[in-house]
Formats: sequence, C-alpha cells, structure tokens
Amino acid sequence: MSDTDKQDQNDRDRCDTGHDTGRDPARGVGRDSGRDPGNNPSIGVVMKTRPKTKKPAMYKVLMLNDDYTPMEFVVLCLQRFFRMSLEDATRVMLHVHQKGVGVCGIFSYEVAETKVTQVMDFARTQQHPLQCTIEKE
Ligand code: TYC
Repeated sequence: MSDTDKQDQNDRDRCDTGHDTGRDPARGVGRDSGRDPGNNPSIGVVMKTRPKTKKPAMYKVLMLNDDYTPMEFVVLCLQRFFRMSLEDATRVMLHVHQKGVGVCGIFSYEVAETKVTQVMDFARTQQHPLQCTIEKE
C-alpha cells in the first residue's frame, strides 16, 4: 500500500467516526448552505430560551342584579355552580344586590361559558330573569 493509499484509508476512517464533515444535511449544512442561511430552519441558532406555550386567557364570570330573582335562588346558584359555601354565596349575592354586578369566579373561556350557560338555563327553568356574563381578565 502506497503512502497515498494509507492517507485515503485514514480519511475514510475519520468520516466513519462521525466527525462533522460539513456535509450532513441533517445538521443544516447541506445543499442550502451558503445560499440563504437566515432562511434555513435547520441551522441551529442559539436563542434565549422562551417557552412556546402561552398561558390561556382567563375570564371573569359576572353576575348581574335584577329586581325579581329571589335572593335564595341566587345563593343556591352560587353554591351549586361555583361551589361556594353558604357564607361566600351570601356575601357575593349581597354584593351583586347592592352594587349591581359581582364576580362569581375566574376561569378558562370554555369553563366560564359553561358556568354562564348552566346558571342561566337553571334560572330560566324557574322563570327567573337572572343574568350572567363573561369578561376577559
Ligand atoms: N335584587 C334581587 C332581589 O332583591 C336579588 C338578586 C341578587 C338578584 C343578585 C340577582 O344577581 C342577583 N330579590
């Protein structure tokens, strides 16, 4: 084997050890290299780590006062649909009665919507005009 042959064999061996040859497309230095690196998603650029997920927006469920819904019924709704104690439900009901509006709780959009529907459907079955609404936090 000539010296040149030995050198060729060494070069192949080195490639086989997995050293970066600069031609591995998976590493982003394949066909596209040198043309538009800024547009090549497979070139690894060190960025400050930033979580990809955003916290979901939260929504307040508001209860509105009216002149007809009985206080006991409002308290029952707050206990049943917002899992409040009798004391908390009474406090929130009186707040709404006096101020016109009050917060029943803060939830994801889907849960807030469901609570509003549950309260207003239940109120309608009893022919009370009780109204709830949602407001983005
Ligand atoms: N204002 C009602 C009454 O005097 C009671 C009430 C409280 C109604 C809160 C609705 O969200 C409400 N009977």
